[in-house]
Amino acid sequence: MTVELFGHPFSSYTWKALIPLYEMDTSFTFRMLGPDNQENGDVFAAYWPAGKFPLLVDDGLVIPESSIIVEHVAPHFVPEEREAARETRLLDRVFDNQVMANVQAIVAEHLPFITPTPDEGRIARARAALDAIYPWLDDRLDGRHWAAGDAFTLADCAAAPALFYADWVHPIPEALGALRVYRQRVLARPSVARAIDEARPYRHLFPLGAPDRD
Ligand SMILES: N[C@@H](CCC(=O)N[C@@H](CS)C(=O)NCC(=O)O)C(=O)O
Repeated sequence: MTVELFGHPFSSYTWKALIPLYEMDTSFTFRMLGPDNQENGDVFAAYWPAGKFPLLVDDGLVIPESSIIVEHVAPHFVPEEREAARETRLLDRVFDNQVMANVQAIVAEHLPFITPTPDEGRIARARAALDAIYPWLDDRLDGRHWAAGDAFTLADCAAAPALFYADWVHPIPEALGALRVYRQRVLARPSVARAIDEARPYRHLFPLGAPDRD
């Protein structure tokens, strides 16, 4: 069996796919995307015209979309029991769509090659959306060890990169203790810590400037 992951070590959604691979101790080849890896980029583009990474190729089976990759690599990361599965999937969607999407919007407005003039309205709307979802997450996670309950799941794979970068671009308020404590806990998980460490050499690329922490 050959498993290949196309992505970039500094990319949030690549982390989301790396976490289950590290959790399962899956042997795989990392195919880095970037200007120095034209061949990987060409193969990736042929596999997935949407151009969004990560992309997993498992013995010829091509799997885009990080949530689907997580479920493929670690099927038990979506619990079998119906209510637990719904909560896990809900948090996965919330971390992607309400947290990470707003982080990406703010970051995109700071990339001159995408937006020569930052759209301050878009940035303000994204910040307001983060302000709205942080207290909801704080309430939801209060009393839980992992995002969806006692077990480490798909929701944690989504939460780790989303909260890592969210706190950089729009800090989680001190008052939201449950969310802040959870962030520290999930970042300390060995699979997550490994992804964070592998991305350290690329921190200078962060367009808003990486803070001297984490
Ligand atoms: N829904 C996708 C989102 C992936 C995504 O947004 N990836 C970013 C990198 S973190 C990307 O491909 N950016 C390059 C682009 O949009 O062209 C997933 O979950 O895999």
